[in-house]
Amino acid sequence: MEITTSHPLALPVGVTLDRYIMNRQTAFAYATGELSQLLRDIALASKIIHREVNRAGLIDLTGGMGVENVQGESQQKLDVIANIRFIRALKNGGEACALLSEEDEEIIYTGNNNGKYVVAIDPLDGSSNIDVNVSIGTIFSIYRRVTPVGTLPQREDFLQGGQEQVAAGYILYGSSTILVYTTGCGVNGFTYDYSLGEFILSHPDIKSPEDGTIYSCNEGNLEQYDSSIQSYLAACRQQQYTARYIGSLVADFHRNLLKGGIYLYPATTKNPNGKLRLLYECYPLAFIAEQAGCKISDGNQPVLDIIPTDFHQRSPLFMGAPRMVKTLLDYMAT
Ligand code: AHM
Ligand code: MG
Repeated sequence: MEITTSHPLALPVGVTLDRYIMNRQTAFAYATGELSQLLRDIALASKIIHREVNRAGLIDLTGGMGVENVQGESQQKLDVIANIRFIRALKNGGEACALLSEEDEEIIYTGNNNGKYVVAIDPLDGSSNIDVNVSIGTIFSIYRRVTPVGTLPQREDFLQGGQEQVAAGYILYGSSTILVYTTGCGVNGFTYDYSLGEFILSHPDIKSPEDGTIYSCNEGNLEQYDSSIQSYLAACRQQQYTARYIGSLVADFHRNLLKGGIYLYPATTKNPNGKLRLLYECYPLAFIAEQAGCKISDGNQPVLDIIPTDFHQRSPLFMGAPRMVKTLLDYMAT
């Protein structure tokens, strides 16, 4: 058998995440290499989470810890493991001076007060899906600190607002594992090749379709939604749109981003501010969504414009193909 460079076995594997980050470093607002290293540290931790998610059923990693996190939600073992992995990766890396995690009430100091960045993270989102082998994700948001380098990071480093993010991303542990991130110059997705141990550029310059026919919300809460949202969803059904809801924000968002759809987590009577957390769920996905051409709102204003006051505050979230979100907002305005 003759093997040439065009033979399937000899095709190039593509651009690795590390190479891509290095090549794009000069496009960052702060081209010192530290943000690049920070992104690589997050990617490394996510490879470890990938491994643990994939063998969770084998090594007793499914199930609850029997305790609650700061949200009053029961912590799963993998929530805790993922939190430890990311904290350790960022402590060892040195570029982040502090983290804010869904799993911890207060700031987690890395001890690297010379680090220029802070990271807000949901280490494992959609954790109610862990035990049943359904897609889950990691969501992260990176800010350049506003307090002086060399001092202890403060609350204001994390409460800068979504517009101040310098990078944001998510990792979806699904039928394959994909890391999607932005530094404000478009959105790119890298699929994990387990055999190589590398993320490979698979989804360059992701753009949302202008319009779509998928809607994603927990329709079990329908009676609790504002009547305008109920009317919008009735119109979706009348037009025979497709309902798709996994219950893992990252997975629902990723599908809609690629295929064209709208994600809704409105206020409910039970959760008057919605359920999703602003700093490490809404902001990072809103930054990515905006870069991909989506429209993102809390019903009153663009999500990235919300001024944060608390680490773990919640916000309603409506996000997706711009025409779909505009139609929803028209319903909400009448
Ligand atoms: P978590 O951070 O505790 O996993 O909760 C967030 C998750 C999102 O991934 C998902 O979109 C939402 O909660 C689902 O909520 P619900 O079960 O109310 O539909
Ligand atoms: Mg979460």
